[in-house]
Amino acid sequence: MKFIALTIFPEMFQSFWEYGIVKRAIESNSITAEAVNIRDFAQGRHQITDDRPFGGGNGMVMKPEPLAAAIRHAVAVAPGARTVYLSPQGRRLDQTIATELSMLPGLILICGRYEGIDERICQTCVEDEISIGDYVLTGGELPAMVLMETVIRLIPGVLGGEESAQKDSFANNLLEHAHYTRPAVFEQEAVPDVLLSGHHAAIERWRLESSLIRTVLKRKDLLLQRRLAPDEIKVLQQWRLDIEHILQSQSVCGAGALPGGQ
Ligand code: 4F9
Repeated sequence: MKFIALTIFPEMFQSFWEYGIVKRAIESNSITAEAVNIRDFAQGRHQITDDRPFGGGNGMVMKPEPLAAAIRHAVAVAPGARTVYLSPQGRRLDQTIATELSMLPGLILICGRYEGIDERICQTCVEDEISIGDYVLTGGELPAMVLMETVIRLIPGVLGGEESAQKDSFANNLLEHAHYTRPAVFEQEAVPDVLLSGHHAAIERWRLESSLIRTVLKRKDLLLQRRLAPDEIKVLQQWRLDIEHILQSQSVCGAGALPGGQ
């Protein structure tokens, strides 16, 4: 898969290409990645890429001509790639969108600065508009890197068998279970016994419960979006019984009758 970022700050991408999974994906030829300087497509001695907005007001707008020329160049280099503009007005990036994009032959990522790009570029050259969330940033470079990272790790062969993308948080709309490593006791806190037991089925069961409890407590919205598996329903039903049991013990005995009750 080919990635071309169009930016006036191509240097911002250098360290991104040089570490971890992204570096490995480049080295194994799973992807090619380059940052193209929009300024190289601007005319005149100063190669200006921005201008004042028609109608007046604060801030600058990215001029259409250099951007259009940069996009044309990128489309020629990466035929079949989708042209994406990173913008707060786009559809919100999630794992479903990342999966959809990972199946394309390439992505041309337009990184805007200032108040944004000329609207006519949006209408004629942009095929998809994506937001990484509702907060203010000064440019599309970080969103482009976030998007690339989510997409690259979904490309077959990029992650090793150990780190299969299937198991990750959000891959099935469930948060990941808690993780522990040595030492078995750290500052008086012990690792759950089951994880040291070597009992594989019990460990899997504990991990499922850990995933579910975290998702119920922190991200109920994920569970409401999702069809639960039969073993997950069983866990939730057992919790319901346990919770009902606790509540019944309260109403039957009365709070005052309980040991340590108020
Ligand atoms: C782009 C914010 C995508 C969120 C680009 C200013 C942006 C953004 N998602 N904000 N330029």
